[in-house]
Amino acid sequence: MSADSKDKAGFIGRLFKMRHADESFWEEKPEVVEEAKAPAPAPQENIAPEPAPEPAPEPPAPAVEIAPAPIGPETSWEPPAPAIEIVPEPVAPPPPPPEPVLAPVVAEAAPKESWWTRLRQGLARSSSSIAQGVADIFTKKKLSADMLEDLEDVLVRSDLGVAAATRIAALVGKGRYDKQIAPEEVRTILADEVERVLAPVARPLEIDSSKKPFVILVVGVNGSGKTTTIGKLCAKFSAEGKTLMLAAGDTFRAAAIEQLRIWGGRMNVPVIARETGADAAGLAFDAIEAAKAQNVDVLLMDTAGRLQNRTELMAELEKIIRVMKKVDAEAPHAVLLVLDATVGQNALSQVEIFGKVAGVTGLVMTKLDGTARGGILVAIADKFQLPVHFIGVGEQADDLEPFTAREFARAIAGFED
Ligand SMILES: Nc1nc2c(ncn2[C@@H]2O[C@H](COP(=O)(O)OP(=O)(O)O)[C@@H](O)[C@H]2O)c(=O)[nH]1
Ligand SMILES: [Mg+2]
Repeated sequence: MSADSKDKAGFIGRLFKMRHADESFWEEKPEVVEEAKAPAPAPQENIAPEPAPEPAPEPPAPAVEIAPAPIGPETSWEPPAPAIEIVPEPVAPPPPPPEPVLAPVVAEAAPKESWWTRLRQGLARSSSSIAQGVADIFTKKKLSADMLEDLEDVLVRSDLGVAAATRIAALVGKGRYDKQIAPEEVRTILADEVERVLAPVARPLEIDSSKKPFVILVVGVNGSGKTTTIGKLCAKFSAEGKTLMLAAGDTFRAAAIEQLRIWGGRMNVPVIARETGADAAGLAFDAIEAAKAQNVDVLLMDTAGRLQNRTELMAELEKIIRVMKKVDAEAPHAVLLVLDATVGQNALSQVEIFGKVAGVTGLVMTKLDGTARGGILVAIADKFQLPVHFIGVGEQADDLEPFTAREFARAIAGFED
């Protein structure tokens, strides 16, 4: 495994040569009224309690902006009578706190650590506490039940979960009571078991090309890295020659819409957006229709994420999915939950809640280059067996890697290769 040798220079080069789309290309499609497209009224469904306190009063006739890519592959489609102007912010709810819009693109010349190095550094907090704990426990003494209990404690503190910790301690103990065991051997047993748990969940995100568009809904709590991951996925799919469209479904914050537009501009991918406060489900409907009309391969939809208000979140996500199914009964074809690796245990409840609400089909774990608490992936794999498609190891477009069990397991056990 020579991950370090992986050469991404050509790909990075291509990406960074892209420029933001000219703002003058943002076009407004006036009077696309959601109701006009909705199927005939279904009284029963309408009466069904819609627990959603809508985020903001819906403007009477929400305009849909469609920003075609300036040099996009599908330039033939034009919205009717486009007025070339930037939609001004509507009179909005109280201004949101200033947010980081987007990490600046780093200069091409700046050398970057390999993703494997960044993963190892990101997991250093977990791996060094495991390695230190193991070294402290497995001294020259003969193996005892107390030592195995201490090992379990170390592993639980590193977020691997009680089930995995118990199994690993049992594996270490097997046939070795009253014998000496070297810390390195313990870490090898640990790495092997972690790899065994993670291998079945390390699965690529497969795009079924018979579904056009293949709709990917991206969910997760605020700040987990959804929008950034969408940008990175755009880079990946574009490099594979797929045509793309983005939907700015985090309609709560102007900055979130802008952030997605910037990614779209960088990647030359059209972005379907409405103004702040608009109905995200209506946007989802328009986006799938637009993607169908343009014969786009993959539609990626961003969403707002606020776990602190579960009822509202639940209602909105459910509504988005319900409305998507009106255009395409199989949509969304994938629901990606983006998890921030620095949150630790809380990720478990995020998987549980978003799994119930949105039918999550796969995970992306971001910020594994930071001070990650990556052990939680083992606990998540044990409990949910959901595929882990990608890991985020930085803020740039190419900082998304397929999840591989062996590298992750070796890194968390503190091995350098
Ligand atoms: N270091 C690091 N930062 C990331 C990663 N993914 C996202 N971020 C940063 O996390 C912050 C929140 O990301 P964003 O995509 O806006 O999250 P969202 O609210 O879920 O859409 C931004 O500053 C991103 O640049 C990652 O893999 N590594
Ligand atoms: Mg976002």
